Amino acid sequence: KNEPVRVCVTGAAGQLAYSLLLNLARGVVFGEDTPVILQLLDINPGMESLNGVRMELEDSALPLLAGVVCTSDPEVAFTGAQAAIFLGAMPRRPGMERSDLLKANAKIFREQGEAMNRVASPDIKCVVVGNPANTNALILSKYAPRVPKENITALTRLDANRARNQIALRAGVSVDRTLDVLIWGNHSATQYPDVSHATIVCAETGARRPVSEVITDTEWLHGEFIETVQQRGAAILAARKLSSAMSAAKAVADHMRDWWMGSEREGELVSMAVPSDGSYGIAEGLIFSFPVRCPGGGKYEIVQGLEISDFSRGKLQKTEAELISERDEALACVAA
Ligand code: NAX
Repeated sequence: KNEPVRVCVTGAAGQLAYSLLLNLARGVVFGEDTPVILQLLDINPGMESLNGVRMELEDSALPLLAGVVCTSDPEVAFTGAQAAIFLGAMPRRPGMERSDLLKANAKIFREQGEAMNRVASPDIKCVVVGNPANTNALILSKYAPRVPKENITALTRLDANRARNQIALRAGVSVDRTLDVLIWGNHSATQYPDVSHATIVCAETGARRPVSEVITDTEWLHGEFIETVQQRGAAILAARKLSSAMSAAKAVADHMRDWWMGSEREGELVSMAVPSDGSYGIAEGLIFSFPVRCPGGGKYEIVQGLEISDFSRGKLQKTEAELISERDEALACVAA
């Protein structure tokens, strides 16, 4: 067995964590030879419930679970952490203005960034899930200057998985035969689910055909498909009266596993919201969902040189504009 990995999970008493924690302790994310120590953070009112989660984890008799820490102190939760999953955030309540939401979350991510900066492993890999995820990640990064910028990412893998599912359903193939379906931009309704570079794999020969050859209804691809993916979170919320948790937990595990150990298929394009380096003309520093490749060993690279049609360019600009305005508003909040 390897040395245990210390994994901090914030918002650990919540419903997303309840679906996620077992996967973290089962080897699917950090490897089957790698024990984990779970360092679970929530706020004081969540401590009793979090203790119940700890008991359940222990009762699961997991050989890879090398320890569980439950705390409401960010410094304890981030001590020595090599990976962190940020689920805890202030939810939007009825009547709450967007600026109030940004302000409350900017405060949380500033405090956690500062604590992480002081006590975490300097090579910690972070994925922010709590909304507004991209902008929360940006604030986190600002207050954790010791952590390399590229180590702070946000989750758009759930959106990408949703998009793959829609394509698979429409093409009548299993989801594993859809490849390189992308999400660009913000994890919000302006995200751009893009199939221009996606392919469908032939079950017999393994040959790949562009999605646009298999699904020839461009109107659907440019319209209903995009809207369905953009609105999927709202559809689940309306049906369950709770936001997506099972699928979100699966997506977090996909994101972190690909980053830590490499993607399932060598060379495949996956979507991660990462700090923009100016690729595709996107403003530098924004936490923007790009196509990336994950070769393993805790590395990823933004894929260069994909052709961007005029249709795609318009969508990219729209989601970029939203992220710029969120960034400016959140930065103004933390400065105030
Ligand atoms: P829950 O409300 O069930 O859980 C959130 C937990 O965070 C609670 O236990 C709460 O006490 C805790 N918390 C609040 N403030 C905290 C703080 N300052 N420090 C530590 N913990 C804190 O929400 P859940 O359904 O688990 O969702 C978690 C987050 O994921 C939400 O922000 C949600 O909007 C977001 N989502 C993001 C998705 C994505 O793709 N990026 C998809 C799923 C999900 O909707």
